[in-house]
Amino acid sequence: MTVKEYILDKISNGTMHLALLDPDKQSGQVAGEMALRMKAAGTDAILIGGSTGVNPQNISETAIAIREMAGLPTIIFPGGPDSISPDVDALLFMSMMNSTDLVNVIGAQVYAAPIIKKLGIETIPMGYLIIEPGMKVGEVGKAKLVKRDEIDKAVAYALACEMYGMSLFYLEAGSGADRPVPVEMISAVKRAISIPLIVGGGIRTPEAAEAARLAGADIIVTGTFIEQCSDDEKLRAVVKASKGL
Ligand code: 1GP
Repeated sequence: MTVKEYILDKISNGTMHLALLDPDKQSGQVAGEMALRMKAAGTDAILIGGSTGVNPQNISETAIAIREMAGLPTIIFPGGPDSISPDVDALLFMSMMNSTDLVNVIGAQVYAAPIIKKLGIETIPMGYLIIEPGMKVGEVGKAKLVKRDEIDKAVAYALACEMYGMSLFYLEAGSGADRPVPVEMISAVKRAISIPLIVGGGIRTPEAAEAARLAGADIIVTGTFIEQCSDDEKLRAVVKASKGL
């Protein structure tokens, strides 16, 4: 089964939860231990990525440890063209649709495509849209942020992404955002498209996760909360609320 098939199968039964681990922030061993805790909490797969300091070595170390220790699927969430490793199960082949820098829209992808092909990594095409506050990824990605009340604009981007034939659409408020993507935007985008909708950025409570799920998120991503939370019960509560369990 491909990772894309795994995702489609999971979301046919409800919302999925993905845990984001930044390979620049801890050793492979620690990432493996975190993934094991996330697996116990009910998470469905691990995204590996970060905006800075990510390279093939730390991705490989992280992915191998996660596979060996937790056995969860690993998916690269690229921060740039160096975010490639043959040791993962798949890679989100994504375009930051509202970047003002063509490198992030298509340039890095053109650079990376022959390397990915040679390594034989499964790619899942995804449109990525940065909503305010956008945080580091909005800054590094030179995004022209979509404002929180620009619902029609977010819908138009989502439709364009679907018409391009992408498999997933990601509404991103930015890692560590003080406010997640507004529920009105999630529900409007969900109504407009039929491809799976990912929502992330600033989700760190069961209430926020539940709100995103009820608004229509097919996949909920949490990163900062996982890095900071040492309480397994709280981890479980956020994952359960994401998945509606
Ligand atoms: C960032 O959407 C993800 O790309 C996760 O954000 O770190 O705020 O959970 P947080």
